[in-house]
Amino acid sequence: MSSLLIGVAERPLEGQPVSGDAYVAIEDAASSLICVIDGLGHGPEAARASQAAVTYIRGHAADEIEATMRALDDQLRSTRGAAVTIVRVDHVKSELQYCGVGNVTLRAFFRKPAYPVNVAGIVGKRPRRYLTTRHRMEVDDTFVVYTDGISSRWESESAPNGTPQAIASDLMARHGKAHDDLTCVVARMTNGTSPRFGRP
Ligand SMILES: [Mn+2]
Repeated sequence: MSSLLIGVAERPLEGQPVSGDAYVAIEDAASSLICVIDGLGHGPEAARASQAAVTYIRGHAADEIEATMRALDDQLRSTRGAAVTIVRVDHVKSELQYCGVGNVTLRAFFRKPAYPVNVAGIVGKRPRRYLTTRHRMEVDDTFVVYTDGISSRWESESAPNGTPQAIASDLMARHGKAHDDLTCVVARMTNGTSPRFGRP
């Protein structure tokens, strides 16, 4: 069975003590769950929205990802709301499942090309619809999930090299915006049953 090797780069908007972005990365024997959340705006109120999402996701990590997304819309109703992307990698089926609302983006560098898309809207403000897609993911396939604190200019670049942590750090250094919170999670499927999770 496979597992994911993960790298993370994150920082708040310049001058802010807290980030309005957050992420969750949870792995068990059969699957990995990765979520990236961008609370609307920045500062403590944005962080309140994203942390509410983190708390809910941690308590419901085994649920279907679209069910989690729908539940988050209720959970975040009393907050500003957030852009949320939820990814589950099923290591039994070698499949990536994807559900995204708002402008947190996933870019896949897969042997079998994958272009998952987000629907418009704000989680917590009743998005009009939800969409879950499934994509084949193989060993050595890599994906990047990032908030809009990373400039979309990097999307014209070809597949990045190096470890997931090196890729995440490099994207933040070269394409991070000073005027927005930033979170970037990079994950690569590796062989082996022992999960290599965290920040190598
Ligand atoms: Mn943002």
